[in-house]
Amino acid sequence: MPRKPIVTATIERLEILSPDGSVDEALLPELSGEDMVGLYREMVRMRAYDEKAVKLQRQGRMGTWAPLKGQEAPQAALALAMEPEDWLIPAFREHGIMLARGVPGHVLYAYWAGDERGSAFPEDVRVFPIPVPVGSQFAHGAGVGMSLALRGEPGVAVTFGGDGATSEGDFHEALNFAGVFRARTIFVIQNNQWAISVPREKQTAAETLAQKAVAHGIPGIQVDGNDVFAVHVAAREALDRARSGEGPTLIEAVTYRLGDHTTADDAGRYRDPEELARWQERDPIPRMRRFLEARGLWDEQQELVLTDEATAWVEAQVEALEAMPAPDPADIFRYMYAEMPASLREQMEELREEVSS
Ligand SMILES: Cc1ncc(C[n+]2csc(CCOP(=O)(O)OP(=O)(O)O)c2C)c(N)n1
Ligand SMILES: [Mg+2]
Repeated sequence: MPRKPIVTATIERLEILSPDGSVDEALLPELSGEDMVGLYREMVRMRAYDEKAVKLQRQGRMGTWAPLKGQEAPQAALALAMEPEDWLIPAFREHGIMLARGVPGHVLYAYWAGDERGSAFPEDVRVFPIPVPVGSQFAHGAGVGMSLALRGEPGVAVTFGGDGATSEGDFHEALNFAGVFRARTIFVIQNNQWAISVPREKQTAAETLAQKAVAHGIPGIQVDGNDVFAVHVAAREALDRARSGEGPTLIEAVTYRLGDHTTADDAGRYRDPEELARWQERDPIPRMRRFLEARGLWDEQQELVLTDEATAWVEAQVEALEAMPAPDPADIFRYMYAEMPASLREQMEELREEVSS
């Protein structure tokens, strides 16, 4: 018998908004002008919040920070596409969508300032705490998607991760479970080209990260991750599919980390400045502004007002952060378990005694 192909997989790439602000009209999602402006406003707010955090760290007012600069589009697009009932299971660079989903700005700053209270989100905020192990959140995402169905509750689990995280076993285990159980889960990979100092080419021999879905029997798509419309279209399709019981989707958003890995890193030591310059030209924010201006939806005056608003909002988050009373040292034992195990309780009492003596 001759050999014959039994699996042929196609991975599509979606682009709608070009760096010069022009769009493919046929592919443009049906969004109101207000929603389009809302996407832009959200991205500008994210950047202001992010840039301020880096400054605070440089001034010794923040412990550390993982800059999201350049990766605003996938976060704004998913935030708009998600419903209030949906859950966000972030990695550690999703500050933007965490804010958009209701995590208070000063609380998220507190996390990065090394304060345990930074993981205590308001009860009605459907956002998981920040995981530090790379890739562990994917299994939580698959589990949340499965459990929503088991409990007969509405909602979809949206989990984020990086290009590097797709090399972790956890990623594949999560996709496997999600595929088998048709979990109501969306996996969003922010392929920002780098995992600290490891470039995308050295990360995996796979041509795209989206195709990693194929082995697990779930659909995968690659989108221009600096194009907020392309991410939005892919997100809506994936959310609709999950909501109607058709199972999970993997979205690879191709973007770029314009900043350092964290404030403890200096990307200038391993990155070519020309590469950075090329990606700066593809920045998601100016291209959206060009689009809105060309449509008559935005002008210089609105830009000035927005800049002032974003700055004032960020300053208010800093003030709220710095007005927080000093933390209780026992906080380091809290927030992990609903009911604290006896061993932790013992350690907490021990610390209390030491602090008071
Ligand atoms: C299991 C594990 N291995 C290594 C690390 C150290 N580490 C932190 S972030 C990171 C790179 C992650 O890269 P990627 O998944 O592309 O996400 P990005 O930082 O680019 O957003 C590494 C290796 C860790 N936190 N956890
Ligand atoms: Mg990365």
